[in-house]
Order: sequence, then structure tokens, then C-alpha cells
Amino acid sequence: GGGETSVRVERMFGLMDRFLKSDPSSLQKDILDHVEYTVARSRFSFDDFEAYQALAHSVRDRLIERWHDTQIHFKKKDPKRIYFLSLEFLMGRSLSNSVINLGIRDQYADALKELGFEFEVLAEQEGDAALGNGGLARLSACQMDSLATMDYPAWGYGLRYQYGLFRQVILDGYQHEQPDYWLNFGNPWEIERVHVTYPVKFYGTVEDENFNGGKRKVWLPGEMVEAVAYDNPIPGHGTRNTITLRLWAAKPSDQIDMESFNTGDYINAVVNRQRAETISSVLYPDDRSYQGKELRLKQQYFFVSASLQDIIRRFKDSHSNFDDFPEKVALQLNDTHPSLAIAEVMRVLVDEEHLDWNRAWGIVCKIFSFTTHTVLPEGLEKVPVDLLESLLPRHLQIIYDINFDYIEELKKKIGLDYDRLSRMSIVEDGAVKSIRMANLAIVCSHTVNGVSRVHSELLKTRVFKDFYELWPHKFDYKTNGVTQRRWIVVSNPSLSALISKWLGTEAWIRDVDLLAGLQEQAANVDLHEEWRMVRKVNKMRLAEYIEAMSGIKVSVNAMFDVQIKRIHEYKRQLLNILGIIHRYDCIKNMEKSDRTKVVPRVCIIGGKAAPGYEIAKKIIKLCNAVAEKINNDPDVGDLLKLVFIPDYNVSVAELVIPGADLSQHISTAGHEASGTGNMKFLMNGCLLLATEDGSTVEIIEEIGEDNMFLFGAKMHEVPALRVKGPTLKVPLQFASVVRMVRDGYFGFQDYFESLCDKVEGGNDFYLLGYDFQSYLEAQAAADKAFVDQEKWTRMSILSTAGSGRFSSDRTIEEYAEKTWGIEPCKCPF
Ligand code: CBF
Repeated sequence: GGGETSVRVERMFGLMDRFLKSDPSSLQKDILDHVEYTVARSRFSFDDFEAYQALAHSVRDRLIERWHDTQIHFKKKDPKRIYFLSLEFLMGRSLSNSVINLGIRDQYADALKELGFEFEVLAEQEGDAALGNGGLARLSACQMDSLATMDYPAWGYGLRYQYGLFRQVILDGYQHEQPDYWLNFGNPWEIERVHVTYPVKFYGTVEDENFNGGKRKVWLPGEMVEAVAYDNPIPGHGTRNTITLRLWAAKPSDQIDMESFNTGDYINAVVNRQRAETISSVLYPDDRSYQGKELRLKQQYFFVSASLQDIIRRFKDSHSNFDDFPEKVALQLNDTHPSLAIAEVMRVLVDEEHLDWNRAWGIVCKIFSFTTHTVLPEGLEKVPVDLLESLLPRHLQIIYDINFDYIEELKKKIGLDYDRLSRMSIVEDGAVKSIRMANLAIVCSHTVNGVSRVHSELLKTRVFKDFYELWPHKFDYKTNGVTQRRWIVVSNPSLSALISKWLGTEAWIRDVDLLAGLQEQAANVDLHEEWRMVRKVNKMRLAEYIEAMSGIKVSVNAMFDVQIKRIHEYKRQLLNILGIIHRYDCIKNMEKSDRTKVVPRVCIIGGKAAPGYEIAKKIIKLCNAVAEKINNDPDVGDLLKLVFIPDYNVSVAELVIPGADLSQHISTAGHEASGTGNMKFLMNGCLLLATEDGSTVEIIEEIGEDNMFLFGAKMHEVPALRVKGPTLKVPLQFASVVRMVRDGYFGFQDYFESLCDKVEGGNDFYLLGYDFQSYLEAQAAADKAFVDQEKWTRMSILSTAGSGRFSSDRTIEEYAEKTWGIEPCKCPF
């Protein structure tokens, strides 16, 4: 048995000897072996991509070793585990992150050098794993890194989409979408677990069946597909702990369709089976609205059902009583997308494990926590009842039953206030009867977290006010964070080395509060010089990229001003572009002799628009049209350049963020739940030009408003300003830049008309006109500060020094202690 095997294994290898060695010659041998036996190329002839593949497999071997040890350790200790359910994980590249976390990057770099390869060049061969849309998905990835580093017994569960987020191609300035078939060249970072599979069922009917002298419900499904696990080991930094991100792929099940095979329609039977795979085929590219699509709901249930079967199987391996479930299991709902898990746990406990309803409900109420990431009403999912009834008939019954009990309880507490009861109901009666997934999640979770303090305030006072008044104790927030391992150490190695040198330690990589130690050096001239040098080298790297990608030459002496994020009206890329038009117009109209006073700028914008989001696509086109005009205007030269970076993704962010002097986070106050880009720029010593929105409010508290450029209407002013709408006074400059667009100064007059209509004539919902004046003032303040390089450098150092609070390590620690009730479980040696 297993016990004997492990004794034999221990005898064969001394405990430590079994670990793969990481000295350069062992690494070289491993890489060459992988070239020969895994990649199947001759060790005397292989190119950069093949070298990358071999290198990745050699790193993967080391990951697997640690990962096995971690899983064995968790099994032995049986701690309470956190299961992080998320439909999206935006992991980006894995190679550099893995070797840095394993502490063997330099060894690999040396080993490769002797073989004639550069580590950096090979790292560039890796494509991004883009299984997510934006902030929410990258947050999940950052949190996995922190969970591993801090030794928490955690599992991430999600979907292994065959097509990740679409690739953005810009043709004639317009966005075109191309499929991202990211698995084309294989994926060395995952391990296919052909034996870890679960059946997932859909459709069918629910029947009553006699049971123990009473009745019980039995779901007779009409379709079954198989979920196959793909495990992605996630290494912690400075620890042996390596946790699992388990992503599910859909495969046809052997158990269906026997009928059609037997009736002889072999070809059609095979073709029908292939349809099962579509469930995990494509990521929905809209992070804004949920359109009640059947495939989306199928994806949600598919990953929830497979994950819960896996979690319950693991629990049952060492426990027989479900009352212990809440002691061992915490389930995190990352937004509403996995909230069907609530009905699924009830179904499994009642229908399959035969617990009575109340006992099952008692368990459910203790295990779920829910984090919401939006304030926009269109971001709150509603599932049409008809759709749910056809796809998951038993789940709909369970949701109705939960709602019935809950509304009865509610009536006792709030009386027969029918308006409020109907607002708080899980079921929405309207033209299309729907299930409100957020209400389901709130009712059934013990904690509802926002992602920043002001977001939480908005949830309590507006979005979920009724619920807050009923259950104030449920509402909390954990301000988002990002991992400094990815966003400083991996993406900005020279800054990382500089920080370690000046702090005299690398300990900040795991204990980021130590960055505060830079504060006392913020005026040190030697540090200033080195800091500026590092920043300049990063700007040169970015300038090279810009030239290679767009042919535009930019001067590194100019201020690099960046806005990279999804394109949304509320994020106000349009405000940025209109500001650039104003700057352009000023330069054009000024005396030649005055142009020497202009602070040169390179404005960089990047981001994807959801394929069906017309206005966002027009914003991209406008940006490119304005860029075309400005960049080819000899009057302007190096004083102003505008670059649209296509196909913004994690690896592009890793290049752009370290090279930015100024970054813009300019959403209309009250619209960005948190924002995490601001934190990444902050860590890298980039100054922020921002509105007081989302997590920026907390950044201000950490670094002080003198160290950034703030502008715009405050959150509490926005509702009243909207009411005033058409009567608001808008500055002349605003009217004049919009007129330039309307009059076709940048071409495409008809195409841009609807865009201009969105911000004029009383339609300016996001208050671009109202905020324009103060935006220009903030930009002028940034120019002024940039001229004084000593001041700028001090502000930059203080930004990095004040970024400690925005590490995902802090966020995860708060979740672990306050929401999930879990403890670290560190793998020995
Ligand atoms: O919480 C992470 C991020 O999530 C979003 O991107 C989202 O998808 N809802 C929000 O828009 C961000 O504000 C937030 O930082």
C-alpha cells in the first residue's frame, strides 16, 4: 500500500536528496534533457522558443515537487481550508514569477548564459494566460500569490477557457477582436489530471419520490458533461508552500448518448458529444453587463458543481459528519458569478446526503462569504427564471424555498412593507421574472465584503441599503491590494534591487510595510540620483517598445503620462483625450518663443473595449485619430505625442507601469469600486493624477494629497450635480475641444457625433464638462512639479514608501482573520 511505498521511497532517497538540485550545472542538464525528451529537439539545435519550453518544464518539475509536499502536508494537518471560487483569473506569464518565488532566478540566468541564452529573452517567449477581463481577474491572481506566500491552505477554482480574453488589433484606428487560442503551443504551467473528473448535469425534470415514509425530490437530468481538472501550481515566495489553482475543462461524458450510438447514428453522436466542450470554450469579454445568456449560466454551474464535488470529496475523505463542514471549509464567492454554489450545496446536502433542510441551511449560513466588486447596477447579475428553470430545475426550486423562508422571517422583522420586501426579495417580479444573484449571495453569506472603504460605504448607504439596515454585522470591506512580487520584483527588477540596497534588506518582498523605511531617505541626493537612473532605464525600455510597436519615436526626457485600463465611460478615457486636444490646441496657438516653456509629454493610453460596447470603441478610434494628427504635426514635435498601446494585457502592464512618470485614475467619483492599477503605479514610484474615488481615497491618506494631483467633483457632490445636469456651467475650453471633434478636425465627423452627444446638451452623465477645469489645473500642477526634478523624485520615493498598505498580503491577512477564520499551515523544510 501507500504506506509501504513511502517507506521505500524514504529509504531510496535521503530526505533532502530527493529535491532537484538548483546549481547551474544541474539546471543546465535538466534544461537540455527537456530539450531532448520533452520538446523532442536535438540538444545541439533548438531555438529560443524551444529553449523557453525546456526551461519552463525544468521549472515546472521544481514546482511539482513543492506542490506535492504542500498537498501532503495539508492532508496530514487537515486545517480549515479556503476555497476561492472565481470565474476569472488573469495570471499573465508564469516563468519569471515562478523562478523568483522559488528563489532560483539568478541560478537559471547563469545556467542559460553558458548555454548561450538570455533569461529575459526566453521569458519574452511566453504568452499571457488571459483567463479574465480586468481588475477582478487580476485581483484573484494577486490574491493567489499572497495566499501561497503566507502559507494559507487555499485552493483557487475556476474555468480553463480555451479562448482567453480576445486579442485587440487596431486597424485604421478601430478596434478589431481576434480569438486568443492561448493553448496553441501547449501550456507547461498546468498539469492535466485525467483521473480527477466529475460529471456535471443539466436540464431535465424534478420528480417526487417516496423516501423513508415521506417524499423527496429527485432531479432527473437531461444532459451530462465531464469536468476534467487542470492544476496550476502557485508557488509562494520564500516558502516551500505551493498551492493549487484548479481550472476545469468540459469534456463529453461517456455516460450520455449511448442511445444514439446504439441506434447507429455514429457520426451525429460524435458531433453532438463535441458540443459539451463549448462550455469551457470562451471567456465572456464583457465585464460590464450580464445578458442572461444560457452558455454563461452553464459555465457558472459547471465550474461550481465540479468544484463542490471536489471539495466535498476531500472533506469526506477524513470526515463523516457534515456538522464539521464549517470547521473545515470556507467558500469565497468572488462576485456573484459563483453564487449558484449556494443552491448547489443545499441540493447536495439535502438530496444526496439526505440532511434535513434546516440542518443543511444551518451549514450553508456558516460557510459562504461574498465579495462584490462593483457599484454599477448593470454589474449585478440577474438570471431569468425561465432560463434557470430549464437549465437547473432543482436549483430554481431550492432558491424559491430559500426565498420563501427568508421572506417569512423578513416579514417578522420589518413588517408588511411590501416595497421593501419586494426590493429585498431574491426573486424579482417584472417583465422578465429573474433571480437576483446578489440578493441570493447576501442572504446566504455570513459576510459581505466591499473592495475599498468608500465602496463599502456606497454598498451600505445605496446599493444594498435595505440589507445593511437589517444585518449591519454582515457588511465589511477589505481594501484590495496587489502583489509586490509581481508588480515590483518581477516587473521592475532594477527598482527592486535599488530598494533592497537602500533598505539594507530584501525582507520587504514578504513584509512590504518595510518600504516605509524609504521615507527617511526621501531627501537623500544619492538616492535621488540612483532612483532617477532606474526610472530612466525603464523609460528607455518602454520607448523602445513604443517604437517597435507603432513606429513612433518618443523622447525619454518627456513626461510619460499613462492611462491603461479597460475602456469605460465611467473611467473617462474621453476626459483624458479631450485634455490632450486642449494641450495640442494651446501649443498650436502659442507664440513659437513660448513653446520652450512647455513641458514635453508622451501620453500613453491602452485598454480593450468590450466587443459590443460601441461608445468605448469610438473612444479608441478618437484616441487614434487624435494621435494621427498630433504625432504628424511638425509644429508640435517632441512637445506632445499620443500613443495608443494595442492589446493591453498583464505583460504589457509589466512593461508600461515601471516606465510611467504620471498615471491617471480619473473615474467620476463614486464609480470605481476600488481600482488596483493605482496601487501598481504607486508601488513603482509613479505619481498619480486622480479623482477621489475607490481606493485612491485610502492612498491619499497614506501618502498625503501633496504627493499627488487630485481634482474633480467629490463623491457626495455627484448626485446633486447630476440633477442640475443641463444647467451646469461648463468651461469654454471644454466646449471648444468638443467642437473641434464635432467639426471633423480629426476626421470621421459623423462617426464621432454620438460620442460628442454623450458629453454635451445635458447628457454629460459622467461629468466630463464639470470636471474639465479642475482636470486641467491638476495637469498644470503636474507639469510644474515635473520641472522641479528634485521635488518630483521626492514625491516618487514617497509614493513607493507609502504603498505598503496596498499589498494583497495585507488584504489576504484581513480576509483570513476576519472573514474566513483560517490559519497558516506551513510545509516544513
Ligand atoms: O475588485 C477588483 C476590481 O474589480 C473591478 O475591476 C470589477 O470587475 N468589478 C472593479 O471595477 C474595480 O474597481 C476593482 O478594483
